[in-house]
Amino acid sequence: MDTRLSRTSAALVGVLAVGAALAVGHLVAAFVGIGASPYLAVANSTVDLSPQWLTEFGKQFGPEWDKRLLFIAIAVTIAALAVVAGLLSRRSPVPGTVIAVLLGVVSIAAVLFRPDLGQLAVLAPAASLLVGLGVFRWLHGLATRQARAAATEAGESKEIDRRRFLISSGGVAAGVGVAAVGGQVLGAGGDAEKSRRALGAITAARRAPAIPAGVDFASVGTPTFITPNDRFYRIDTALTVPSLRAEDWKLRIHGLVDTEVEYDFADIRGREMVERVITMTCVSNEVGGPYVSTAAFTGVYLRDLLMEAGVKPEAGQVFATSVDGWTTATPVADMLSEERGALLAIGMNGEPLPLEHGFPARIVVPGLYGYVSATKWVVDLELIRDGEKTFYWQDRQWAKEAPIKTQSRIDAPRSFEAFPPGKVSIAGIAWAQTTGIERVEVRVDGGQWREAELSTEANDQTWRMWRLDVDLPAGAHRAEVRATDRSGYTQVEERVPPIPDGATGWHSVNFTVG
Ligand SMILES: Nc1nc2c(c(=O)[nH]1)N[C@H]1C(S)=C(S)[C@@H](COP(=O)(O)O)O[C@H]1N2
Ligand SMILES: [Mo]
Repeated sequence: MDTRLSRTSAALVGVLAVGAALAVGHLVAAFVGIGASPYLAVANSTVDLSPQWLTEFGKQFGPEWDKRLLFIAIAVTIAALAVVAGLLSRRSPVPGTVIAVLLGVVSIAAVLFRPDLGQLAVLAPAASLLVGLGVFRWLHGLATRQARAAATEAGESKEIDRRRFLISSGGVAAGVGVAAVGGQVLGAGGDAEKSRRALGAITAARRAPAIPAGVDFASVGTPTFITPNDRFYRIDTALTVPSLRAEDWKLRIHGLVDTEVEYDFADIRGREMVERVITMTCVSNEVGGPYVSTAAFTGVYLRDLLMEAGVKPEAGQVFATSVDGWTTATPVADMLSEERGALLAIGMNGEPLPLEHGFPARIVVPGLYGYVSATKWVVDLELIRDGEKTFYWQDRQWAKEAPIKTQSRIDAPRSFEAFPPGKVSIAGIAWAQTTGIERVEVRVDGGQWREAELSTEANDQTWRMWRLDVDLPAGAHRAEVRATDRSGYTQVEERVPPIPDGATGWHSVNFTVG
């Protein structure tokens, strides 16, 4: 007599038990810190541990897609494990029980090792483990009864056992959905979003000079000079946006300093705040890519905070850590330079920083790529000897120091756009933060370089827009652009990839007329 569970029932029991475990963990995490969700904790640890090639592979799908793909890949892997655990338990619940305990221990460990989670956070994976085990044993019992009944009994009672198993399974599946969605809704932003709303507008005593007229050519297709917050590019390793209330935030400055100092949010907001309009860029931006945006940042000069702590002469780098454990290091000279004016920013375009851009406080250093300077959710600055420690992207083969390279991009025409006969406006952006753009040239079909009209300059830390109207015969055309900065450097044609310290090469666009 065969009383083993059918393959389908066994797989179903495995998947539902794991699903229930993860969903309940996610729901509990909504209350103790969403990052404690076993699913998210495992996903986050996977990101931190994943090899360089995998990170690079994911990146080509864009900053949002690589995360989504990772979530899906992890979900599929977990589901496959759950099916295997179920199938291994066709005869007895012991193998599944052992696997459930192991998974539970792994997720408890994953949560304990997250630096941004408190002690209560362990409740989430613990709840997962209990619920997962409970659901597994219960459904396994029902499925076993059904299997026995199928082998021994006839007719009605066989049908009752089958139905009981199916109804219970359906109930668990529905519960999984409700708990997962509930956790997602309750956990989203939560306290940090409330804290952010309560702050109201962030204004500076020392406003940036008014932005002059004519700073963009948005009417012919360039971006607007200021990027609205919800359109500002976003790059980070955080699968879930760290949720940190302004009231709980502290910034510690220590290491090679005369006196260690600590600031809270009220300290920063109470100081004389400055506003600076700055164009940020990501080192991973390909030629012609989208990771460049401009905002008016409000905050205090980092130089002032560092001087209060007193920087020892042997300090070479400022090693910054975010609340979720991401790190970077910036040369001390760049942080102290009055001309550069590095900021600890708490405001972006008049609002508190959006959560995904580093609420409550981040660093912005004009002229340096984000990965070597722009720590979001920053909580710790340590003055270290040059090269004493390595940081997140440095450990993944990116350069230790990375000033932004002079670049330009064609925004209009779009690739393969078709125009009626007549004038075509070629337009775009160019940037050379802290040096300034001197000249932008365009050539069509490999002809003569022609100087484009430049927009009004706001300051040398922001992008500059350019445009050139051309008359072209009907047919296929190709436009190329190159910028020259005020140091006299002209962009070179040679293409190098973003890794290790930023892409070079001319951006080009193909389009047709007629
Ligand atoms: N905590 C944290 N800060 C971070 C990062 C990160 O992954 N984690 N990414 C950096 C990178 S690579 C860039 S380009 C900028 C992007 O800032 P944004 O998302 O506000 O545009 O943030 C920087 N600060
Ligand atoms: Mo970046």
